[in-house]
Amino acid sequence: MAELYSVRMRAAQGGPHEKGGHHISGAERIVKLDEVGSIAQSLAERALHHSKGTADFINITVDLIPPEKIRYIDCLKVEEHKTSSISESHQLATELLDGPVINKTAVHKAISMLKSLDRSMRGAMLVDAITGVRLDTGNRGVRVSHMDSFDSHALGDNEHMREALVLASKVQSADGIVGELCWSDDPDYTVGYVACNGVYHRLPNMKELGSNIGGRVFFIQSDIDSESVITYLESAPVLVQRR
Ligand code: PML
Ligand code: MG
Ligand code: MG
Ligand code: MG
Repeated sequence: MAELYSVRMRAAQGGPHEKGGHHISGAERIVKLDEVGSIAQSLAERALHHSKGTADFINITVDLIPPEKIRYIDCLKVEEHKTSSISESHQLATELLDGPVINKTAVHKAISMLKSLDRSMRGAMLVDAITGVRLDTGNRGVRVSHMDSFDSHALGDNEHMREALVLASKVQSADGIVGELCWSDDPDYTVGYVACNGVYHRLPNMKELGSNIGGRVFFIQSDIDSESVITYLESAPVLVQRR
């Protein structure tokens, strides 16, 4: 098998993220050597033409992935839902997540944490699935990385959805993670999703059009060591395959 490379882009405005810059965009792929150049270029273009503003800091990292390190996982099944308001969507998101391993109270807390973010978080919040207590420390959030799909285009033409589906599939594959809630921080994108029990539930109207408040919450079982989950999510190379 040809050697694979992880190509990752992160972009900010007002300087690098680590110097207080405002997060604009992040994206990544896992590709063969001969695709590294063109993918790096398209990721840079994307950072320069983003609805959240123009980046003045772009970091592109490329590294070789040893083939034996790659884990192959199944893509979540997609279910589309229809709603007519934000409150209806949030209510449906809550009902879909609520069950024996995720408590309604935890979902309510997660929704209000997402709504009250005052700046874009590059990473996700890690929340106890029963109590709703936030477990990640600092403001950085958990940054899911090192994933792609085998055949990205088979997942559809909607880039937001394709990337979210790959990320959500990796997140649900982590032992101890039992659910996810997400809506975008892109002002022109109001579709979000919840993931649980092997399903990616797409939900329209997750926020007001024009709002740049969005992000992700991962629900984790109380008895799980969150550090090992974070290590898996941030650095284990994963390729998602369609079932
Ligand atoms: C993001 O832009 O970071 C989140 C995108 C959510 C995609 C939801 C969908 O269209 O399925
Ligand atoms: Mg319950
Ligand atoms: Mg899991
Ligand atoms: Mg975005």
